[in-house]
Parts: sequence; structure tokens; C-alpha cells
Amino acid sequence: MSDPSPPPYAGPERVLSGIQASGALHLGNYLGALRRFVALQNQAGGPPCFLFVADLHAITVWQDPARLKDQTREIAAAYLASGLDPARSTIFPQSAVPAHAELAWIFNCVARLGWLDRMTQFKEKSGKHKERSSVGLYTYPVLQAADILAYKATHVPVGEDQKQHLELTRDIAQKFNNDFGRPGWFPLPEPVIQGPATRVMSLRDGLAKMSKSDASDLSRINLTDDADTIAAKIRKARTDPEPLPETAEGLESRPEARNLVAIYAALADIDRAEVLRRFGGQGFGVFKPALAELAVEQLRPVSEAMRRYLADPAEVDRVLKAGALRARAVAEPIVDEVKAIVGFWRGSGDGG
Ligand code: AQP
Repeated sequence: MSDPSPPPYAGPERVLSGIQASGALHLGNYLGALRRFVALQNQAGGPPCFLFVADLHAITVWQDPARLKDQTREIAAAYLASGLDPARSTIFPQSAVPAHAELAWIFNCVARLGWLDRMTQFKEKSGKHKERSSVGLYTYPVLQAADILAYKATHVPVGEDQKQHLELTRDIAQKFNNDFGRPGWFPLPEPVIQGPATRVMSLRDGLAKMSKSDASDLSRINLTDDADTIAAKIRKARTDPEPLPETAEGLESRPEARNLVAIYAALADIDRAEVLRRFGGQGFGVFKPALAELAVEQLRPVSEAMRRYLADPAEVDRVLKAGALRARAVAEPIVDEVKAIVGFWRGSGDGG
């Protein structure tokens, strides 16, 4: 007779995600992450949401210490401006909850080098100068696993680029459960990757991801860009000379056109087929101004609210501080239990 399968995780559901405090947020972060966070928060009766500002992750590449605090507030302001409500979602800076770094160390000893060697994001970010990258950049996905599992989070809304890291998190959770004979102790978290814009591409190159670190500001729409800048960036976006096709199959070998159509679909909350029903057969001379108008209309309330929050850093700090206390209250007992499972000395009275 074969072994019965191990019992699955039976604890409560929790949503968790984060954004690095490494610079201005762009449309890709908004559509791929922020808007998804808000949708999950607003689900009636949905699980509690933990949304952090990833400052520990940010320092895997150099960050100016004089700017990091403000960058942290900027991400928190973007969370609030996008519609996250601190009464319903726990918003906090990663470094204010020591459990993340503690669990990351334990997971460094669970994860295997071969697993990390396969991570494509490290290869992309370290480029030709792997030896000069920080060790933190290499072990970044292990810290990400700790971020998630310190809360026993079950659902993780992210963009497509984070899918591989989520698979690693599941591998680490599974190996921990196996190694320590605790089947089902950690959940195997599910990525939540949904919608037409899970991978927004650069406006200058339809094959490259829209990214904070792209040298060209024309490649991305920043959440803080004003209406004229947004319109100018869309006008200058790289395209091809053909009119838009009538159906989505016609976008297959046209990455730039596909990207702009996906952005329109996500902003208008319709599918790509509907965008092509409206604009199929029309040139970019018609489509780009319509896209610019939509982008300005959708982003204006977010950028205006962001400016209001940034003008009141004390309010943002209050949210972060209260969030850190709530996050600690959940993560610390979980990581304390992990330490006991690993066999660390717990002082007298723990029976160990
Ligand atoms: N282009 C994108 N399309 C859809 N989603 C995206 N995300 C990032 N870029 C896109 C999602 O945003 C969340 C936060 O990302 P992050 O700041 O933590 O890290 P990142 O993925 O490294 O973002 P960038 O902009 O590419 O930063 P740099 O240039 O610093 O590396 C994640 O859920 C991510 O999937």
C-alpha cells in the first residue's frame, strides 16, 4: 500500500505582498501589483492582507541612506493612494519586523544552492558582473520566502516576473515541512497572477519588462508623472506602422502593439478582444491619444492622493508604525515556533 499523502495546511488564509523601496513606482507596479492588492483587500469576507515596503530587499543594490526613508514613505503613500485602507490592510516596513530576517537565515539553511542558481531574476539583475553583486541579491528569493511564510500567507498577488520566486517559496516550505517532520506546517502559498497586465512591457522595447531601473525614463510611466508627461511618453512609445488587428491573434508577432493593447485593457478593465473590437483597423494615430487620455484619467486620482500623503509624512509614519506592531504580533509567534522546531535553545521553562 502506498503512503497516504501528507495532510495539507489547515490554518487561516492570509494575503501578503510587498514592493521594493528602490525608486519611483511605475504603471507595471500599479497594474501588476498595487491594483491587485486593492482588489483582494476589497473582496467581501476575504482573508486579511499584509502589504509591506521591502526595504531589506531594496538594499540588495546600493541605496542612498539619505533617500531610503523617503523611498519607504513613497511606497506607503502609493499603497494608501491606490486605495489600501490601513484599517483593513496591515501596511508596514519590512525592516521593522525582525522576524523576516531571522526566518530568512533559517531558510538559507533549508534552500539549496542549485535552486538559487536557477533564478532568472538574479541572472538578469547581476548581468555580466555577477562577482560584484551583493550576496543579498543572490539570496533575495530566500528572504522573499521568509516574508511570505513568517505570516503563513496563503495567497501572494504579484506580477508574472515573480512566478519563479513563488515556486521557490513553495519548495522551501515543502522541504522545511519534510526535513522537520511537520507535514502541512507551512502552507504552500499560491501566486495570484491575474488580469491582462501581469507583465507590462517597456514603452521603448516590447520585449523588455517595464522597470524602475531602466536607464530611459521614456520606457515607463511613473505614478508621479503629470498628464503632459504621460501623453508625451505614450506618443513616443515605440510601435510598428500597421493598424491594430481585429483579433488578439494578430498581435502575436507585434510585441509593442500587444503591450499597448494590454495596458488599455487593464486600465479600462476590459479584455483585449474588447479593445480590438473598439480599435481594430485603426492606426496608432487614433489609438495612442485614446490610451493617453485613459491613462491620465485613471492615474490622476492616484498621483494626486500620493502628493497629499507625501505632504503629510507624519500621517504616513503613523500608518507604518501601527502596521509594524500588527505585523509583529502575527509573525513573531510563528517564527518563535519555527525556532523551537529547529531546536534552538529557548531558555528555561520551554521543556527543551
Ligand atoms: N513590468 C511589470 N509588469 C507587471 N508587474 C510588475 N511588477 C514589477 N514590474 C512589473 C510587479 O510589481 C511588484 C513590485 O515589484 P518590485 O518593486 O518589488 O520589484 P521589481 O519586480 O524588481 O520591480 P522593477 O520595477 O522591475 O524594479 P527594478 O527595476 O528595481 O528591478 C511585484 O509584484 C512585481 O511582480
